[in-house]
Amino acid sequence: MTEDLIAQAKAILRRNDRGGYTVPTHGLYPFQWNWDSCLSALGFSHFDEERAWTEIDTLFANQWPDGMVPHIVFHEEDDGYFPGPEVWRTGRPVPTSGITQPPVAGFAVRRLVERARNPALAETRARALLPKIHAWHAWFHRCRDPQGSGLVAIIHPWESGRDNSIDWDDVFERVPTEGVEPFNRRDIQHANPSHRPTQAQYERYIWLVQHFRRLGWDNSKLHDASPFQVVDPGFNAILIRSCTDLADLAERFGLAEMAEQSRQLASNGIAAMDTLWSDAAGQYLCQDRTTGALIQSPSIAGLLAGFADIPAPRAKAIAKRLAALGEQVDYLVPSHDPSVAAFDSLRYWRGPVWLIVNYMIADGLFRSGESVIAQRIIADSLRLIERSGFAEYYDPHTAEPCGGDQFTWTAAIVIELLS
Ligand code: 9WN
Repeated sequence: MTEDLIAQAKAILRRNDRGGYTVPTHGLYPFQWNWDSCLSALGFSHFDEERAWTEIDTLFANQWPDGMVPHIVFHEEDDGYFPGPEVWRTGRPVPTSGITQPPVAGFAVRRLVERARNPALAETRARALLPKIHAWHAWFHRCRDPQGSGLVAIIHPWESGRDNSIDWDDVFERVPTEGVEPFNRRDIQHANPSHRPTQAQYERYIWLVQHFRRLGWDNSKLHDASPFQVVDPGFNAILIRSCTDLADLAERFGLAEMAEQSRQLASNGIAAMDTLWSDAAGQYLCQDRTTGALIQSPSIAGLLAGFADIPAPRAKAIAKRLAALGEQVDYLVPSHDPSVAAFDSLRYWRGPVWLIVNYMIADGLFRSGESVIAQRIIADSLRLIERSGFAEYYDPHTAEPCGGDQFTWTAAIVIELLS
């Protein structure tokens, strides 16, 4: 069974391979996405190390001069996805979007180095990538934390990777829709519309893109100019973990200054994360940076926070919260608390289970010694695959496969878990 699943997963990676990068799935997403690529590299690393490094190299070859790594790289023309490069108009030599995504690269590179069967290859490739990843982390702190709070904000829901989370509903009311140019969504021609964001959400996504475009994609302006500024604990945990991993790698390769700076960013972040903790919710919450208030919305972001080295009592509380959620669903981890009225078991980030998030949550739990619940998450993840194949996401009650199929990062995580 295990060998069979690994073989199927490898075939998906090969099928979605476009040379130097993979597409998340055929049809729905025909370009390179940022965090998809870094997590997919983990899958490749078990059977083709060279190809794993290339996946991350190709992404970083499209880093912006200011340090940002864009969320999509449009390597080829394809009108199967909206919004394409003609909407973003960022003026990059290879067209890219103008926003970013969760910075998992530092974490992924460390994994690749640690497990390298070819250490010389790993050292060469890691040494070339480290300064680029460090520049991206510095960009985050400079452009997305201008007040120096220790935590960065996202300025568009697409940056979080959790596009239509219930977390954004209230803040999104602040984003207008006047002046949005007419558009033709392509996602609902590839996937079931009831599994996707709504039209009203898309209008706001596009309003933000047009707003940032008018500001010339100048990252010294975008943060303050955005009506959507949210501090997401999951996103910040990924950044903190990547800073820690980068610091360890920098030490290993004798890059003392980079190590020290990265260590400092991580420790500032860990200290500041506590401002997002809610005793009442028993987890971390998002913060609306415009008002300073915590967003009372118990989502997976506050559980993914354990991907960073948070204090042990916090990790224990998250484990408890996950155990309680485990009584409400057949498959952990639902992307939102099912007892909330807005929960929707089929609609994208408003309830379904995502394997990549499961993987990161479980990884954090193992690190903090919460292995019982971590093992349940892994077991549930593999049951989903056996039952419903390599989908984009799954109904946490029924295991119904949702969104795109033959999904690259889902396959990559299966290889990672079973190898
Ligand atoms: C917008 C590619 C991406 C993931 C995101 C996921 C989804 C895009 C979309 O697909 O977002 O970036 O058009 O729906 O939400 O996490 O990286 O798999």
